[in-house]
Amino acid sequence: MGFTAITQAEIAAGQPVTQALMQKVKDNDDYLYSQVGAGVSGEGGIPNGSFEIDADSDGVPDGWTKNLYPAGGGAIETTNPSHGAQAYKFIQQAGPGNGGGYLDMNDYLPCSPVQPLLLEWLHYASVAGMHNLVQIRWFDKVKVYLSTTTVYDSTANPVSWTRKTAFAIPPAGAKFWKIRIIGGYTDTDIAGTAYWDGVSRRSDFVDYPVLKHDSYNAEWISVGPTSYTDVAGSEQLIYIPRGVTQVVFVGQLKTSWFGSPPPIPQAYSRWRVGTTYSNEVDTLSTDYVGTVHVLDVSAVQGTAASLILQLHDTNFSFEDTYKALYAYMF
Ligand SMILES: [Ca+2]
Ligand SMILES: [Ca+2]
Repeated sequence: MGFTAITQAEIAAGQPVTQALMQKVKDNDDYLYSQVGAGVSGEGGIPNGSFEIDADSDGVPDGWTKNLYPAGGGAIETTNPSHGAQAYKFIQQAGPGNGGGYLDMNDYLPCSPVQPLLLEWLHYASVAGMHNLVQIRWFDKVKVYLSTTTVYDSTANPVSWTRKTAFAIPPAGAKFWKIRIIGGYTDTDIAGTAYWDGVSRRSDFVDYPVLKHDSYNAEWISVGPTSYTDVAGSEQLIYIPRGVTQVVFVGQLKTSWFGSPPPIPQAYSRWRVGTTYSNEVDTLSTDYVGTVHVLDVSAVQGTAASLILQLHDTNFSFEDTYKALYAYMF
């Protein structure tokens, strides 16, 4: 439910105290409690993101809307929550087309295309192979839907409570966002239960000197093999503090142009830690384009880990240049 203002007419002298009026009073109380109560996770937090409050006792955390897939179930989890006394779970039954369900945050929270969104939550699945997702849905200033960014998409979920983080860049025109938490998507036939808790928005980047080279001065060149190779000298051996799960590299990438196409050179870049790879960025441009790589380092928390840049080009004999500008971990 949202907040519904009580009109002057409803409380004019001589007006009866109706059930509808008292319901409005209660609904507003419940709404405000969900906004300011125990579930709020700090400034800029997601209302009732810890699922602690269900003041209207409908089995759905206040401030959220539950949607179920075929044969799916959803419930507040009180036996084994991770953050506070309540979590939320979706139950999926085996069978083609069956699924669990998803929670949508009711409120539209403000954002700006020039400000990244950092999120974290706690998650696990009783069966790792469930298809669980977290999506950010973007809206313009009059709250018209624009697009969706999927920030978590896994069929290899943790099987005990695990902190997850996400980084999303609002697209052009995005001024509001909502989060959608999907437990047991219907394209994967499996039985299991997906658990969620402690969904919150972070306002802080941990700015950490990830880059071995000085900012603006880390440039590496590879001459194009057709599959990724480690870039010599790019290795960053750093300590990953426990609780840090992602490193975000902000940089630039370009390819070079020798002679006439075809073939057209196309540069690709990514980072790796062990055999875990970041997203891939590619460009056809001979001028630098901005890149963001997000590398999952959750498997090497609490250890010294090597982060290694990889490049390749679609063609031989073309130079790709990647310049790392900043890196953050969070
Ligand atoms: Ca909770
Ligand atoms: Ca409720």
